[in-house]
Amino acid sequence: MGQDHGKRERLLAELYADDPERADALAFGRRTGPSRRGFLEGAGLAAMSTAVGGPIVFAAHMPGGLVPAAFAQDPGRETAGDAGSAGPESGAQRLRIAARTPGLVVLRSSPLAAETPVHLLDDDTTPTSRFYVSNSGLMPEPATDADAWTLTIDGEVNRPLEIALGDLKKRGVPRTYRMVLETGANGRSFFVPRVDGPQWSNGGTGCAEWTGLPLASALTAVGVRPSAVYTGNYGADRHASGDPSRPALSRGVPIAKAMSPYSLLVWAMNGRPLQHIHGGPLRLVHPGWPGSVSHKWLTRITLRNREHDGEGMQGTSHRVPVRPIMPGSAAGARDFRILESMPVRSIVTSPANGTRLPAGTRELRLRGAAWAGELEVLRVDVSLDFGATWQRAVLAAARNRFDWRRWLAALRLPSDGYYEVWVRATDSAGRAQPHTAGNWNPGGYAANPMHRIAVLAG
Ligand SMILES: Nc1nc2c(c(=O)[nH]1)N[C@H]1C(S)=C(S)[C@@H](COP(=O)(O)O)O[C@H]1N2
Ligand SMILES: [Mo]
Repeated sequence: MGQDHGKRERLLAELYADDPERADALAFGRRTGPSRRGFLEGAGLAAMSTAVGGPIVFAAHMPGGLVPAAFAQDPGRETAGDAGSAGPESGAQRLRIAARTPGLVVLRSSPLAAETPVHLLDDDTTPTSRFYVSNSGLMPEPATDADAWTLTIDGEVNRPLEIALGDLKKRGVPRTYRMVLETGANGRSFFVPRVDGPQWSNGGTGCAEWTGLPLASALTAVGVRPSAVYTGNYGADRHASGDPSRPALSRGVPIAKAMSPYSLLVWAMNGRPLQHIHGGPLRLVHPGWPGSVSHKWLTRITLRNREHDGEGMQGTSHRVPVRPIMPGSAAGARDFRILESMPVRSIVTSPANGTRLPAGTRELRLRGAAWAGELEVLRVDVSLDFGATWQRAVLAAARNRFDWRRWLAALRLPSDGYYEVWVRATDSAGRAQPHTAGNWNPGGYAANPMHRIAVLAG
């Protein structure tokens, strides 16, 4: 390569943003094709150290083929493509949205998709103000009288029911559980090649206290017929286009999931009446599954005698390939299945990515969270040397099933310099998070690569 070193250094950070493959080849001195793996040494190492802001302590272990955490893009503004479909919301409405979501990063303004920067997920219970928001349509007008909100339960039931929320609240013993809600598209931004839609990194998730009646008790009360196999959810929001003839999101779950004691008809979040933006006055929470089945502004649940076929249930929507497909291919939807349990994921919530520590710091204290969809978290491991060695984190107890596990770890920093912290959780089936997003799919669901943060000492 005929470039002088100065140019190489200046270019590296920009190049990782524009053309990661070329940047990688430049830094790692890879000659031709992916088969010849290079090493970070000589000019490549010097350029990389300059670009990341300090000597790379474990440079000998730094792998090619991964964008260094120092250059990993923080969730940003909406892309031109998303802005093009901005829909009917006015500028004034957009400002109100920004005011409603302080600290959140708006990935798409209409319909609203906003994620929580991962370092703001550092509380044991995610405050409502820091809880991500994902809408696929236009929100309804806020209810003026929450207790008058009505829910219909019909379809394959013996006694169809229409009940006001005020009466529903008295129908049984309300439960409060702290549970993870997570968009099925969390991690979408890690897919290569890029997939359309809001570019969620790891912050399309939160763990809140949800209060409500188990859906099972409401279903039992109306009498579930043996023919009922699936639920269909309907809400008061409208299709993103505003066209009333086009259907809004309508997803559902198999009866077994609906009958889980943790599937709740929710009217309170973190001890307060459920906010409008989170689906108040009434929503579903089906923990461990893609957030899209946790219907907001819930007005009706229909029991179906076959898999629900509502908006968001077909084609490649909320569905993933049964067998891996060629990344980027326009695959038909035949060999796709509905995404059910979310995959295992862990995040470092402190320190924040890009934290600079005082020179001489020799201990790095880490905090984070981990969860595993329908499964349990078996363990969380952290690495400071690009995965050469791993140290087990200490997990705090879960309050109840579907709660996340907070974790702690302390790592020794042998010297000042640039480090990447990698974190990887393993679920109770023995499955660990991969290095990069796997099982590429056109909808961009269920990507769970290890979370990485950059830290600079000195
Ligand atoms: N009625 C309705 N319910 C909905 C949605 C929606 O667009 N309309 N979005 C779903 C999606 S995709 C997710 S991830 C969760 C997000 O819940 P939150 O905004 O409270 O975080 O709500 C789900 N419930
Ligand atoms: Mo979602």
